[in-house]
Amino acid sequence: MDRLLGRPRLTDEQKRRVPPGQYLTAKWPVLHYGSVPRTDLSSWDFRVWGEVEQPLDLTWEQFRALPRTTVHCDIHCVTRWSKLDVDFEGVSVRTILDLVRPKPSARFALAHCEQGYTANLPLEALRDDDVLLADTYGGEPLEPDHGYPLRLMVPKRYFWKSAKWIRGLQLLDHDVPGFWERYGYHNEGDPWQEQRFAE
Ligand SMILES: Nc1nc2c(c(=O)[nH]1)N[C@H]1C(S)=C(S)[C@@H](COP(=O)(O)O)O[C@H]1N2
Ligand SMILES: [Mo]
Repeated sequence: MDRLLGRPRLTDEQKRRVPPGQYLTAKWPVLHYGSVPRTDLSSWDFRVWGEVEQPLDLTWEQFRALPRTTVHCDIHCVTRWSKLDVDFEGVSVRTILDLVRPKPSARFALAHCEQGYTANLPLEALRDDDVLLADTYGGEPLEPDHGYPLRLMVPKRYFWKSAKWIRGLQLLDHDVPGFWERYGYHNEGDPWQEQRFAE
């Protein structure tokens, strides 16, 4: 044990995977602003609009019929907990981008969620092959607390970018700060560079 923090020391393998200033947790904490939305799948849709050739509006059935993939990753919250080896399943954001065909002017994206939560990312970051629209965790539908029915997963960024209860993506030719980014969180949020807060 680390006598100062009362936390188990990390193995060498864990040290390689836990970014600076983070500690490991086995539990999966729940963190969000506001309340947990109740979702009716019959009226749910997922929209992609903005700087795209072919805007998209999918029902739940249409979303579920898209090609699926799995992602095995680690998650890092800016409040300093990290959780290793999580398994999500869903639809790669790349699959969605192939459908909508971003215009050359599309350089940024804003994730839109229930109750007005947003998170911004460069479009390039969304093209990463570990970026997922996740509806399944450990083989089960997401818990309501964790984003049921759908959340964004962006493992290379702090977890606030992984927007829960996502309902759409807006592609933009300029950057628009999201919910936490407007309140002083870093615009990029790379945990390996400890990009927690704006200067
Ligand atoms: N819609 C929405 N998504 C959100 C948030 C939020 O307040 N609303 N909080 C973010 C933050 S700050 C974190 S740390 C993670 C927490 O996800 P979890 O509750 O599944 O651990 O969700 C992110 N996604
Ligand atoms: Mo967070």
